[in-house]
Amino acid sequence: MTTKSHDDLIARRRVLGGAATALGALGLSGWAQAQTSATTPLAAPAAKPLPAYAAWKNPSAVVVHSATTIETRRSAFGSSVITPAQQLYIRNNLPAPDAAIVENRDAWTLDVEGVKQPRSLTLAELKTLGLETVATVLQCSGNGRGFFPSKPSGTPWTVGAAGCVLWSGVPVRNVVAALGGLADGAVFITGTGGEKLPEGVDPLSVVVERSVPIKALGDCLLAWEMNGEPLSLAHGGPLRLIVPGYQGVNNIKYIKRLAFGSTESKAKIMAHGYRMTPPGGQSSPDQASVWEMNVKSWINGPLSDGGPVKAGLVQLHGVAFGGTRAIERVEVSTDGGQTWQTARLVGPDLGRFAWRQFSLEVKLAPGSYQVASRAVDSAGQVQPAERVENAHGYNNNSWRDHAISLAVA
Ligand SMILES: Nc1nc2c(c(=O)[nH]1)N[C@H]1C(S)=C(S)[C@@H](COP(=O)(O)O)O[C@H]1N2
Ligand SMILES: [Mo]
Repeated sequence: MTTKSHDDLIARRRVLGGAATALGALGLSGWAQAQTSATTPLAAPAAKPLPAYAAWKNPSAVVVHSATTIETRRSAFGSSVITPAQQLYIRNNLPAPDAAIVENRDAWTLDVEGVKQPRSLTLAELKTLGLETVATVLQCSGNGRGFFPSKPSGTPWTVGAAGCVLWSGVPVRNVVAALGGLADGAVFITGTGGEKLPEGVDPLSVVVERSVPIKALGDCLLAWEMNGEPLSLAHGGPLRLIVPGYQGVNNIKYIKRLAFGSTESKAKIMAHGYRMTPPGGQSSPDQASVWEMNVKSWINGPLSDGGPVKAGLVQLHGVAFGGTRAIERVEVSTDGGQTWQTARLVGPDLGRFAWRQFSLEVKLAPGSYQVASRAVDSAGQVQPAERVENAHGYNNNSWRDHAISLAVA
């Protein structure tokens, strides 16, 4: 395809021009150079281009923060349940692997360890072991970081580092059963990403490897299809670990190793990264890891960014999810949280790991409104007013932070 080869050409040109810096070692030099060599804009800065591996995304539905961080626009979520691939966010800790890994999908191999009969399985073999489809919310733990007044370092995502996606693949429990069951002492499930690691650095300092508690085993999936299409390279094709209800980072893309064992991974991204570190503190393995997602919701429309909304009947709508728990109810406020009304859950219920769309019909006179939503999960957990302050800006589910100002005329 002409567009694809054009993208390849641009990508190659960028890489060739890159300096041998630390970024170069990570393969990000081309991007850094493209940023610094851009001509100074006269008016508003031009939107950053989509990187080659994600060139098929809808540019008007996303905000490109960098070549490895792309966010869905709040106005683009729409009101259907499933987030189309063309607008789903992307977060890569390392540059995406070479597209060659999705050329012969069935030949991809996964090493399984910590079972009675450990061995390597091809994707073709995995496909014979079972098939299930699950809808999950995929959300970066840094979603909502942009609302922290402390401005933690990292991408200042607002609401768009999340989506609701259909995954098809084999249940991990089937794979375990096919390999004789778990070996003794399995406390954690560890997934390792298949990215090529830069040379000359300690692999543990860069590898994307995460552990989750063994209790997640029954829900986990090894997925090769997303929203009815072969899993794209951008979203972890040919094979991805899905840990339903857990923050995005635990959902390992291009998974090449799955291990059951008694200890958590020693990789930096597990031991120090993605920890609930107190403000101003140093991250350490004794702090809580970002695992299960907490109950959360936000309003997606109507928004008045492009001008006031017309007075009269208005359908306020948004999304709500409870991590591993179903949504029980969503309340909406138009007065900044002084009074609340119960919203209606709309659209199909795709299970406890999916999000629910909600809607509240209100009659609004001209004026300015603070519109907020507050979700309650099946265990009675209520979305809190305030965020939990932490050094890296994780797990923000504050309804106050996610409220919108709505101008009505
Ligand atoms: N192998 C691998 N898996 C990964 C990552 C990565 O960089 N490499 N990023 C993680 C993070 S931080 C998030 S939020 C999600 C993003 O998934 P997406 O890019 O498909 O939206 O993937 C997770 N899995
Ligand atoms: Mo993430």
